[in-house]
Amino acid sequence: MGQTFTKLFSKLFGKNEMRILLVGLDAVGKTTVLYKLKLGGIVRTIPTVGFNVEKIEYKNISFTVWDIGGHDKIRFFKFYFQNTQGIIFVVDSDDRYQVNYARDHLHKKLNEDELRDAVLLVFANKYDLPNAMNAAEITDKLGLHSLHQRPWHIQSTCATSGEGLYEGLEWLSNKIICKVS
Ligand code: G3D
Ligand code: MG
Repeated sequence: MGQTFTKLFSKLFGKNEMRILLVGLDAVGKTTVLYKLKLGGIVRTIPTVGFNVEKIEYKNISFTVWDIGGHDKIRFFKFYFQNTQGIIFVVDSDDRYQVNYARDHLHKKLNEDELRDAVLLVFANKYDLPNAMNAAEITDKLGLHSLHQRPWHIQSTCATSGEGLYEGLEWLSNKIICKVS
């Protein structure tokens, strides 16, 4: 799996510098995604006030993991959003209660100036769980159809097995390449 991603990234992202932000509520699977990608790099945990930011860098691509929630108001963290070309918003497909909360956070994030031009990939994670919502239901609950200008895509994933990650990232890289070239 790690090998495959490495090839994909080399091929698709090339020399362009790429900043991707992985965001989502706590326990949706962000760290699992990050470790699954491997990318031949080391996941660095940057200790910050009250919580950790995880970061992985592979050549000129960086993935930063961000737990959304209470610390959103700290303006300093806008630093992490600058020059972000892609947002991966991770949701727990099995959590019908939190999805409304996730929607509010998503739309708030998308309104940040720094993320104005970023394309959006939603990972509907944990779709292996028996009661998981399907992608259409999550699309509806997250209000994705109301995003008119922004390219978006939803992909069902299972971060623990790695299923769907490749397909999602392929969409993301293609979209980003289209925008920069
Ligand atoms: P976070 O970084 O977003 O907070 P984590 O979330 O990556 O720490 O994942 C939280 C828990 O969800 C972990 O379980 C992890 O194994 C599990 N998880 C992540 N992705 C999937 C998935 O696709 N399917 C299922 N079934 N579980 C998943 P633990 O038990 O370690 O807390
Ligand atoms: Mg985590």
